[in-house]
Amino acid sequence: MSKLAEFARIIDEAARTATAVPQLTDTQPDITVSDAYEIQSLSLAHRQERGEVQIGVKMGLTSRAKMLQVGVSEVIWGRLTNTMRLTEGHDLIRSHYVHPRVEPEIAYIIRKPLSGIVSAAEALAAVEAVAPAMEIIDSRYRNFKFTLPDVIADNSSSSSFFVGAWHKPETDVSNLGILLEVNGRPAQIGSSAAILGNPIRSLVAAARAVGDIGESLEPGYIVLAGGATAAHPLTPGEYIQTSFQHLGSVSFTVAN
Ligand code: OOG
Ligand code: MG
Repeated sequence: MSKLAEFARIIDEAARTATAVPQLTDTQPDITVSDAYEIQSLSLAHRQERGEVQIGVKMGLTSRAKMLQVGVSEVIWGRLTNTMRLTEGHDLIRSHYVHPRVEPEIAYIIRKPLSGIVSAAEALAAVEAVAPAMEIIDSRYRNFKFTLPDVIADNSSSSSFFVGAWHKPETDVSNLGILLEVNGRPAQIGSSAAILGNPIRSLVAAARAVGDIGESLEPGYIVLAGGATAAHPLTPGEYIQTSFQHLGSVSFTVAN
């Protein structure tokens, strides 16, 4: 087995069993960003062997608040599968994760293929609808600590997400107030403008990122634009609700 395939197996197993592992760069400091995307793709293949289907892409570290929280300041991306999507009304089961955190996001759903270098107008023309969302990120590395190649190899900490009500693609989401409450108390407050100045730029970046490796954002794909605030660590018993100006809210409860 090649080293990259071995790393993909380790990461996939860590995610599947919700068990923290050491950073891959501890033993292999020379993993490059492109090796890391290869590990990510090989580990997605293990999920696909178990019947999971890719349904989208998540962008990461598209806001300063997020970059500062994890100490990595490059935009990254990962893959979303059908089993990662959770339905509002269902509890989030804490024991299915290593150390989950939640963050407010904006979600796009794509209506025509998008790939490569595109303008914001072209990206918007490929959007079917836009929605408020929350992502649950869960690093498979101990203490949620990683370098850039580590986090990319770990599917950019993708683990689950909730999407709220879809709105028309022309809905202006460039600068909307966002409030994340935990048990009714404000925990994070921000604006969608924190996402690269306008979340549509995150979709432009997503098209470019997948285009770079010969892939495309496909019709029906969901694209998460990236956290607008720092992420909140989840504890059983918490009721999490994020309200988005003009878009409504998304909520869930954390169970054991
Ligand atoms: C990396 C994933 C970042 C976002 O929205 O910025 C991310 C992490 O914070 O673990 O999902
Ligand atoms: Mg995120």
